[in-house]
Amino acid sequence: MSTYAIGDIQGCYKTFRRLLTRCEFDPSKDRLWIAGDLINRGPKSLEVLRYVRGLGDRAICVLGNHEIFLLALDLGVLHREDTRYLDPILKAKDRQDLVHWIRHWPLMHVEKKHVLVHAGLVPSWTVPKAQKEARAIQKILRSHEITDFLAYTYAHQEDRWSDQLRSFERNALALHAFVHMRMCVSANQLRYGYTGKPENAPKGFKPWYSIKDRRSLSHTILFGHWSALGLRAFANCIALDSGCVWGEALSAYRLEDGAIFVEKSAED
Ligand SMILES: [Mn+2]
Repeated sequence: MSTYAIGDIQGCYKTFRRLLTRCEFDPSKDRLWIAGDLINRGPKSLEVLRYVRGLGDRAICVLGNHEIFLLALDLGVLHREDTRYLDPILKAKDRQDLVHWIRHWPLMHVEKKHVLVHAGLVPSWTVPKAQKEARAIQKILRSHEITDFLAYTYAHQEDRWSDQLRSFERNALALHAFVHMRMCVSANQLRYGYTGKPENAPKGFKPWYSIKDRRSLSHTILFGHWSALGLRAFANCIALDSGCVWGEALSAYRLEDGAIFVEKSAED
């Protein structure tokens, strides 16, 4: 049994299937860990979702910002003119089933010493603390509160974590961290907006994973979301988004032995 962690697929179905062939992925015994953003921007989001759903419990997906965006569109929280990459999902006969399934994805998955998450963990959080925050948000996403919560989330983008925060304010900040964060200036202070390479970042900005005294060093954190990083292995974390939807590549990291597989983007 092997476990392959894969970064942002973003509708790049053809490359995704080629990568699985390259890994010799066997759905009868292997597993996939997918770091969110399976959909949007690329050509075949619906096909990606249906294939992954068909793997049942062989595939573990965590929520990315593009899945949150889909949920907001589905519920009518957001209205956008250009949803061309998501329209096939929104018009699909199995839309309800797919959306219901996505609403039940976790924000993070922990197994032994590995954590899978879309963007990252607030540097001051321990892994158990992050799990607690994730569970609170997941409970809301699976309840009737989801509409009000997503509306709040899209209207507010606070960037300073504090344990004093309560209710939606707390949950929304935690959600932004799980699915959007790249840069911080301190263990509780996030900085949104910068998407480039950390080497070129404004003074004082640091990637969340290299903030001093980060409290999740107990685990290896596998994350996506940051295509400018490309595939990188740091001490205690692995960046998995190698920019497939931007014409670069899709990569897989095998948890058992650290083997890396890279498939060049094959999208039209
Ligand atoms: Mn993302």
